[in-house]
Amino acid sequence: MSMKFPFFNKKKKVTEEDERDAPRVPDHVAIIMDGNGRWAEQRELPRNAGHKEGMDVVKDTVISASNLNIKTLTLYAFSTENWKRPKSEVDFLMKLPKVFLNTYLPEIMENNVKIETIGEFSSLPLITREAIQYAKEKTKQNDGLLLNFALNYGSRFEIMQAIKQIITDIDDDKTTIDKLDEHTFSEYLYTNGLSDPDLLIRTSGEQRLSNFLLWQLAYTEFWFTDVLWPDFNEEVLLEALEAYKQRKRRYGGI
Ligand code: V07
Repeated sequence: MSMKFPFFNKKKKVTEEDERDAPRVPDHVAIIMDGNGRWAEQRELPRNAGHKEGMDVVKDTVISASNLNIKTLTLYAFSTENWKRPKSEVDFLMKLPKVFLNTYLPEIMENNVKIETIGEFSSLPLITREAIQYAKEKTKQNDGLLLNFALNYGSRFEIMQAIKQIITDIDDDKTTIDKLDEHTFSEYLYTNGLSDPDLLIRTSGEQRLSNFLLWQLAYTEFWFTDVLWPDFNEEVLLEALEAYKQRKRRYGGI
């Protein structure tokens, strides 16, 4: 049998190149969750109803990502530019982390998910910070999916504060210019310790970065969909993962 069909026994050697060309599931997925306001307007509902629906979709997406063995999920929940929205909308958005955690923290815990944030945490309202701080503490030993919320996050600000901190550290003789390279620079970013995203998803048909992870997305595959965030689900996530699988990642090589 094996003489007649020797190729049956031949396991194709998986080369490093194949691994790079056909990665299974991305380790780190980042999502710009756009289209909540539009979803609500289409239904003649207040914009906040779209945000609330979007929050429930966050929970479903976290469970899906966890089951699909994604290691890190970074969600753009609130940008530094979002403060310009009407006060009633900002106030509502700032309550969502607490509402989310009051509702879903038990399920998050059951799924061994660890919660972290990136962004300028200290200028968030106290109730928001307290709710999130509690969740971070409660989930810090979990070693399943890392759920990373970008909150009051802006990439240019992140890069500027990194530069300022590096200059301060040089002034204080904690480091020197020769030690500065891409690796040491990235340690000054909020994302210190995280791998760069493999896949960026943006919903709602907009195709721009909106000041999200400018440094970290250097080699990331982008996938855009017209689906509005409140309509996002596991089927759409699988579609994104399938598209990702088809891509050849070159990291600037050939
Ligand atoms: C927010 C829901 C998703 C669509 C995008 C905007 C509105 C979940 C959170 C959250 C944040 C931190 C945390 C737990 C939950 C959240 C904001 C907005 C500001 F620890 N959804 N969501 N935070 N939206």
